Amino acid sequence: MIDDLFAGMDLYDDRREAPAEGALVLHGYGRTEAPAFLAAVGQIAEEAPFRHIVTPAGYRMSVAVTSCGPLGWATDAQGYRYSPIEPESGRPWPPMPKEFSDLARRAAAEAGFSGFAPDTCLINRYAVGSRISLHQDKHEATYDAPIVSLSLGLPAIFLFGGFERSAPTTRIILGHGDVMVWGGPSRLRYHAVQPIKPGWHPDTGEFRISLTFRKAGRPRREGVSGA
Ligand code: MD3
Ligand code: FE
Repeated sequence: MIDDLFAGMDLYDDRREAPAEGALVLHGYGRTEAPAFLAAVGQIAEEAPFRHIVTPAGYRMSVAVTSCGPLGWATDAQGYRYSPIEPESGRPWPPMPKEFSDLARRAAAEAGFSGFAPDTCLINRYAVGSRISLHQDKHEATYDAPIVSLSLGLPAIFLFGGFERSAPTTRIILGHGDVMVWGGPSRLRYHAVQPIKPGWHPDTGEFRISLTFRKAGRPRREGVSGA
């Protein structure tokens, strides 16, 4: 009876799922920080507006993106790359708020990846119907670091697959405040986000926003100054 009453309420969902080796889903892990993070996203988007990337093949993505941190995700006719400069404005990306990198570092440590120091946070904004088709994240200079993501707003059906496009996929429902960590042997798994279903979330309205933390550039050797 009580279960029925709370069915569909994810307010107290703090389940942990380990869907594969090196992968951990921490439901609700970022829920308390979510309002502050969304306010920060709003400020970042004033400096570096959300843009619909046009792929090198000329296809306009349904997801709008921006970035913060030393590196950001830049795409144009020359292809995909991480760049310290936002190509459209010629300016550096907004700095990554310390609360962002702190959350990513703590979540990575929960999954056994200590010392995660992301140098980019990609911010994806999904309107209803937006999706990301099956792909691997392989534009980073190193695959040693995990990838950490925080989902905000409307829920998504996330699919994670194997190491070939044709491998079977498993669904994970990602709700407001859910954090995922993918590292080690899962770092190069194919994954996708299914089209966002119509809905409304009190904190994001008709959108889903994901923050994805990566170590994209070459690791600097510590203790070496100058250069
Ligand atoms: C699993 N974004 O931007 S983030 C992307 O929810 C992207 O916006 C999705 O895929 C989103 O490239 C998922 C979580 C994520 C990121 C990288 C992974 C999951 C991953 C790499 C391997 C396996
Ligand atoms: Fe991805």
